[in-house]
Amino acid sequence: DLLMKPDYLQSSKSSLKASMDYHLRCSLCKEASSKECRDLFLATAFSLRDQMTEKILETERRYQQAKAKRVYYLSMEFLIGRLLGDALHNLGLIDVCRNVLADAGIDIEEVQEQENDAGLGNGGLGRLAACFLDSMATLSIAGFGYGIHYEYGLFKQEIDNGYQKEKPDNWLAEFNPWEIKRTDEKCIVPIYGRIEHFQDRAGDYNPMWLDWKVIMGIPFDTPVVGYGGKTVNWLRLYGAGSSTDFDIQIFNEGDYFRAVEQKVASETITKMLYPLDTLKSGKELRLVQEYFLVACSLRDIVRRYLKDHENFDRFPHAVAIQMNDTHPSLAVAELMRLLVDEYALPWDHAWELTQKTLAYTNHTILSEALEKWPVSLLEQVIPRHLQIIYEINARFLQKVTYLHPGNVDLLRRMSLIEEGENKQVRMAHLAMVGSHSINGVSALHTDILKKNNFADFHAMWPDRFVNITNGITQRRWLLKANPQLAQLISKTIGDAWITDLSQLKRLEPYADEPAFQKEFRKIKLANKERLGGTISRTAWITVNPESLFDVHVKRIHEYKRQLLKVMHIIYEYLRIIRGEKKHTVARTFIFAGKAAPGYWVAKQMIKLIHNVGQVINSDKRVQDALKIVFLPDYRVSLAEKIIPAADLSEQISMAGTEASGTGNMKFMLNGALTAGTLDGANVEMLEEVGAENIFIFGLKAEEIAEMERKSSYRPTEYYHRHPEIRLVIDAFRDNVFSPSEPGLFQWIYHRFMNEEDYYFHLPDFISYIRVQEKIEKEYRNTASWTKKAILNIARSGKFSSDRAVSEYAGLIWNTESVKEG
Ligand code: 26R
Repeated sequence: DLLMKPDYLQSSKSSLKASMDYHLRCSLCKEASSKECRDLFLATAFSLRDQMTEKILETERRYQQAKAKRVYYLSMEFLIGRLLGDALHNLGLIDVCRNVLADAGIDIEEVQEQENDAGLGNGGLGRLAACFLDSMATLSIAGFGYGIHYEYGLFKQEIDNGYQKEKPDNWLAEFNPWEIKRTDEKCIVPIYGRIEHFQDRAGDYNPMWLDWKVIMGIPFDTPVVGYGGKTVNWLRLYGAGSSTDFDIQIFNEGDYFRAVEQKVASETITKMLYPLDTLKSGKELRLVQEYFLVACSLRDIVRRYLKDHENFDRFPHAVAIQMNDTHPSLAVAELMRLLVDEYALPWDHAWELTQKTLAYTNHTILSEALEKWPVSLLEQVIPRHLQIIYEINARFLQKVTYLHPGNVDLLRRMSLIEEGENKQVRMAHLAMVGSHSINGVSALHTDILKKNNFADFHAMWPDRFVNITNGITQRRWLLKANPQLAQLISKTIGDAWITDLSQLKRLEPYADEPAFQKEFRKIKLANKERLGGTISRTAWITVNPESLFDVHVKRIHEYKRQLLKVMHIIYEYLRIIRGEKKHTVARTFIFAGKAAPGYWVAKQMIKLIHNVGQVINSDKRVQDALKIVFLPDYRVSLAEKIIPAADLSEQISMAGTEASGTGNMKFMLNGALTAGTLDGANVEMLEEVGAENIFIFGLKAEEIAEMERKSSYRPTEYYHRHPEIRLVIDAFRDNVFSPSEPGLFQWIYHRFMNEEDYYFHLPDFISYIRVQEKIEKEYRNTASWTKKAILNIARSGKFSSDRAVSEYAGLIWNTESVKEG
C-alpha cells in the first residue's frame, strides 16, 4: 500500500471498527452486527464526522492564532456529489475502512452507493465550487463556502420513450449524516416593504426601510476535509425557515395572520435549485434566493469579523469575498447597506471597504446568460437595495462622465441600468463596479471578456482584470474515481502528485515503456468493463469493452454541440450501410447530460440521440461497429464512473462559447485523448500536451466572430457544396431516424435550410469528420495511442484546482496557507 498515511491518524482497524459499532448501537439503534449497507454507510459517516468536527475546532484555533485572513466563496451552487469516499481518502482511512467492511463480508463500493449525491448545482460552475473547497482545505487556506440548503437538488432525469422526464431530487429524504444544523446561529433577513424618508436632527432626510417581512436563515454546516486530514474547513448552507421565537414576538403584537403568512412563504424559498443553466426567466423566487444567500452570508461574515475587531478599518485585510458569477452580486448592495445603514459608516468609506473586499468571477460569455433583473422587481423585493444600486450608479456614471465628457453612448453602455420599456439592472456591471478584481476562467475566455463583452470596463480599469484558468481536484477525479490508475502512478513516481499535480510530469519517461503501457491498458479496460456493467443496468445496452469509448457528457446545450457529434455518428452509419466503409474501429458513443426543463431544442437532442441509437444499434449491417448509449441522470457519481473509462473525450463547443470547461480536464487526467475545438481551456490543454497528442479541429473563435460580424455564413452554401453534409442533413428530412413518426426531426433540416445555424455546425463538420478519421487511424496503433494517453496524464498538472486556488490566493485574495507548527 503506497498511499500516504497521515501520521497523526493512528486510526487502526480496531478503533474504526469500535467507533462504527458505537454508532450502529448508539446513533442508529441497530445491532453492531448489522450488515445493512445503509446502516454501515451511516455508521461510517458518523465515525468520520467525529474526527472531522474535532479537526474543525483545531483548525479554527490555528486560524485564530495566525490571525488568518478568511476567504468566503459565495455560490448559489455547490455540486459536491458524494462525500464518503472523499472523506475516507482525505483522512487516510480508505484502506482501513475497506478492511473493516471486508471482515464483515461487505464491499465498500456497495456502502458508498448508499449515499445520495448532493446535486446542489447545474454543472460546471457548481462543480468548480466543490473542487475549490477541496483545494482550499488541502492547501490550508482559511476558505469557506456559503450557499443555499436546497431541499431539492437539480432534478433527477428519467428517460421515457427517449424523452427526458424530470423527477424531484429529494436528496435529504434519507437523512444526511454530514451536515450539522446550527439553529443557534440563525439570522433574520428583512425583505419586501417600502422606503420612507425621515428628517434627522441635522435636518437631512434619511431613508428608512419599513414594513418589511422577515425570513429566518438557518445554517447547515458540512465539514470539508483537506488531504491528509490536517485542515478541516466547512461549507455553510442556509435554509429558509420561520423561527418560533420570532413568531412569538409577532404573535404577541397581535399580528397572528402576518405570523402565519410569514411561515408559509419562508419555507418555499430554499425549496429547490433552479435548473436554469443559461436560460433566463426572471423568476421572483430565484431573485429572493440570491438575496437570501447574500444577506445570510454577509451577516455571518460581519458577525465573525466583529468578534475580534472594534471597527471596520481592517475588514478588507481580514476578509476576502469571492462571488461565483453574478448570482451573489447583490453582495455589493447588501454590504453597502450593512455598512452605511446599520453601522453608520460614511458612504465613501463603506464603498472603499466594499470594493477592496469583493471580487467577481465571470463564467459565461453567452449574452443570454448574463443576469439582468427588472428594476420593478427589485423595487418590490428589496427596495432599499435598489436605492443603493441607483446611488452606486450615479456616482459611477459621474466618474465616467469626468473621464469621457459628452460620451453619452458610453454612459448608456456602461450604466448599471439598462434603459428601455422595462428597465433592468445589469448584474455583471454591478459586480464589476463593486469589486477590486474581475476574472475569467481560461486564457481565451478572459481575452474575450476584455475585448468584447466588458471592453469598456477593461479600458477603464485594465488592472482589475485577471485570468485564472479553472482546475479540478485530483483527489476526487483520479485518486477516488480511478483508484487503480492512481495506484499505478504512485507505484511508479511516488504519491506526491496527490498534493502537487505537476509531479505527473515524471510519468513522461514511462509513456513509451511497454510494461507501463500494458498496465495502463489493463486498468483502462477494467474501467471500461465496469462502465459496461453500469450501461447494461441503466441503459439496457450491451457494449464491447474492447471498442473505442467515445464520450460526450455534459449539460445539453446547443453551444456544446451534441448535434455535431450526432451528425458524425449518422455520417459513419450511412457510409457503412452504403458499403462505402468496411474496416472500421468499433466505437461506443456514450452520451449523458440533462436538458433544462424548458429548453425545447435540448430536449429534442436527447430524443434524437435515443432514436439514432435505436436505429443504428439494431441494424444488422452495422455489425456492432457502432453502438450508441445514452446514460440517464448524469451527475457527479456517474461522471466518476464514466470518465475513467473514456478513450476519447469530446469537447466540441463552438469556439468562443465555452468559458473554460472542466470535464475536458478530468478526461485528460484519466488518460483519454481529446477531440476538441480551440475553445475555453482546450487551448491551454493543447499548449501543455502538444499538437500530436490532441485532436484539434474547426474554426477559431476569432474566425467565427469575423463571420458573425460580416453575417457571411450561409448554411445552405455548405449544404450545396459538400455531399457529406447533404448526406446527413437529408437524413433528417427523410425521417431515417423517426420511421414511425415522420416529421419528428425535420425541424433540424429546416433550421439549416432557413440559414439558422447559430452554433456553426456546418463550417466545422468537414474538419470534424476528418479529425475523426485520423483518430480512427491512430487508435489502431495501440502503442502509439497508449503513449499519447499517458502523455496526456503526465502533462495535465496545470489543471489542478490546487494551482487555480493558489492563484486566487496570490492574485486576488492576498492570503496564504496557514500550516501547522
Ligand atoms: C443566470 C442563470 C440563467 C445561469 C446562467 C448560467 C445560471 C447558471 C449558469 C451556469 C454557468 C454560469 C456555468 O456553469 N458556466 C460554466 O462554468 C464553468 C466553470 O467556470 C466553465 O468551465 C464552463 O465553461 C461554463 O459554461
